[in-house]
Amino acid sequence: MSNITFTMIKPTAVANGHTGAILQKINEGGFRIVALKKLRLSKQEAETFYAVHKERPFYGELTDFMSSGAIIAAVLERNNAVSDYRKLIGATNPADAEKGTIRNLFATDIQANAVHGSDSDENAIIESNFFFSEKERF
Ligand code: FUP
Repeated sequence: MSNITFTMIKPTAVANGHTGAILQKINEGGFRIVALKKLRLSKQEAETFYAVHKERPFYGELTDFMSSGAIIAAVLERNNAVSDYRKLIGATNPADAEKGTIRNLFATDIQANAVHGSDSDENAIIESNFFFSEKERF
């Protein structure tokens, strides 16, 4: 059964011109793009999106970074979307990301780690709903 995951291409990867190459990796990985847009989050929106990390020491810096420039947000569909997308992007810290993964190829450090990928089916739905209405999905 196909299901969805949610991804963002983060500000540094967008600013460095990696959007096209990352979308190509997503296509080659067999994911169908259900919804896609470019936007800039406000600091407050970034805080809401990352609210689960509120108590972590990096929360302030992370939300500053995520609101520092344009991002690409997308909903992706395929079988086993959440865990297969996390395999395609690699470990959170790019130093640990397997060769050929998106974070291995395009991340600079653990904060500017190129992309976000949902960590559960439940969060994939919550995160997709944060960015996209039903009218924006095909
Ligand atoms: P992931 O699910 O792989 O995005 O990783 P986490 O949920 O553990 O982390 C969420 C975000 O916090 C990641 F995008 C990277 C960022 N982060 C930091 O900036 N510093 C850290 O020490 C750990 C995570």
